[in-house]
Amino acid sequence: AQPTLAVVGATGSVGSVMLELLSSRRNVWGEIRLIASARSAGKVLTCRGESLDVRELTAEAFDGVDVAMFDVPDEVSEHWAPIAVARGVTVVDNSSAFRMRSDVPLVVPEVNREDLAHRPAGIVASANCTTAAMIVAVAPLHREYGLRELVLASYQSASGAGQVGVDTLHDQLSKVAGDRSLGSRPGNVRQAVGDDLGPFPAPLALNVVPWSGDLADAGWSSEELKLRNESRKILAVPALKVSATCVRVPVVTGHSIAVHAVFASEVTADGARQALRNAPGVILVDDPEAGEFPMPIDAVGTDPSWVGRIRRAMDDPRALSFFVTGDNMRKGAALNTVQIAELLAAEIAKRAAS
Ligand code: 11C
Repeated sequence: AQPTLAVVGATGSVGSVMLELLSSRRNVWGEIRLIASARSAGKVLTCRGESLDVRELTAEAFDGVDVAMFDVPDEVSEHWAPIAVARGVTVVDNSSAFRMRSDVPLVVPEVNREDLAHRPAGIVASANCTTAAMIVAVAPLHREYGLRELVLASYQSASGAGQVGVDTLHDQLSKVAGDRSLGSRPGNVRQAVGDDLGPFPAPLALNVVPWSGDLADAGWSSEELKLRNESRKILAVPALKVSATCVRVPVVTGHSIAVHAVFASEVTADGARQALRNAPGVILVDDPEAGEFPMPIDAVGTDPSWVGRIRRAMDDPRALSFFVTGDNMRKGAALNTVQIAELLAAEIAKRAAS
């Protein structure tokens, strides 16, 4: 029999992309069970063409489940993932609750699928959306040239902050549309947008906001530290130097990252293009003369990380600058989690066959 999959957080915005992916990818699952908070229990959602009732998140809801994908807030994962594991479930968690624990592998399948084998806690963590899109592009270059340092600037979309982020951006855009005086005098965008900033610390419409996540140590944001810590763990380079500035931009979906990567050996732009052309999960879009760049409006709804603007640094023959865009709801969240769950399904099938 094919394994049973639970989707915990099925009614959320990442949950709905998970259901879309499960409906369109090769089917490796027997039962798919949808689980959500008591508030959403009883809703009916469609997956693989079937109507499925959403069940309440309880310990019993995990009975008979082989693999559970969690997309819920950190504290919900922290509480419920161990309960699911105690019932025999392998959990793939998309929150940041477990990512840095040494008994939990942090997996981006194109980069470090072998880390899946060591999961004594029964939990596998899926990477942060900004890290996932970027690391798929950086890993093949690391293999070729030996990565030493990353200097990153992110351009993160509103959907990274959930549906409320998307709704906030659209509401603000409708408030500023048509008024051509906005943005040319201090404060007039703030005034037009009003006090409801949703999940953002400042108006996002007609603006960029150099902040994502919570305040962490010494002025860094939690998102900037995630980029550093997760990159080190996924690439298994514990001393990797990483300096990130995370910025929210008025884009609905699609996180982009400007990457400056310093390597142990000398690089060429053509060599980098060659390494990326054959890399899994990467699409090379690097023809500025033809106006071809990686951009959210093209990458949205697609699986790969789009990479372009590849240049060797003018002042350092060991450094490359390039630009990456990925769909933060897909590779950044639902897709990476589904890919990990599918690897676990293949393991279960192999075990059953032997
Ligand atoms: C954002 N990257 O765009 C965040 C959301 O650790 O998975 C995802 C937070 C995480 O706001």
